[in-house]
Amino acid sequence: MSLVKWIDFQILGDERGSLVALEQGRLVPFDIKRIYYIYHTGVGVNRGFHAHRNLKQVAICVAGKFRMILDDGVSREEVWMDCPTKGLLIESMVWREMHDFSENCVLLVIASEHYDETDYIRDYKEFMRQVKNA
Ligand code: T46
Repeated sequence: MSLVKWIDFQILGDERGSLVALEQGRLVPFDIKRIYYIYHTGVGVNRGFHAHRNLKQVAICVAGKFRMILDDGVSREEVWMDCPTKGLLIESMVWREMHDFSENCVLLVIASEHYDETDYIRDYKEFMRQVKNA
């Protein structure tokens, strides 16, 4: 099964432009505990390089674009994030890397848990060790 799991959002558009609404309990497959966004990422800067033990997230590139790599320790897939009407579901225990941010990129992330640094695995070898021991 592919690591790239898209959630399509309905576009509530009219002659003035487009609007996307995300509601608790609809489309996002977990209770929403946190929302954050990443913007003004410098040209050539790479982000991520970690997995989460427990956290699930939906990532939405609301402006611009970047390249996301997902790796579950068995397969590695990459996808361009460039569509504000699609959310990328990132399950727990998936290594992620983010590259090639455009200057105007804004990445909105919906998260299933509050911020917890102890949930991060920031070392790839440790991530692979935990995948193999699961
Ligand atoms: C992820 C990808 C897509 C907080 O204090 N609270 C928060 O909610 C977050 C997300 C981060 N932080 C602090 C922790 C670091 O000192 O902000 C700093 C930057 O975070 P980090 O280096 O983890 O950022 P990214 O872009 O590498 O990763 C982030 C998320 O942390 C991560 O969960 O999946 O975006």
